[in-house]
Amino acid sequence: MEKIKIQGMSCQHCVMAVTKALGAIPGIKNLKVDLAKGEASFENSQNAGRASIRKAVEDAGYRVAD
Ligand SMILES: [Cu+2]
Repeated sequence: MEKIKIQGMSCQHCVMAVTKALGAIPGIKNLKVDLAKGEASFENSQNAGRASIRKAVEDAGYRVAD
């Protein structure tokens, strides 16, 4: 299970947008985006790189915190 911090989510619409963005990455499974924690957790079964995960979040309009 991997966990990333996401900045900029403020409502369920944001959760949906991030869920869609991360869910489109091959191998991302059991994805859960937590609005209150500002966090996404998922299984990265094809070892998607950090850069592509970051890009997916940023393309959706949010940011990954380091
Ligand atoms: Cu929102």
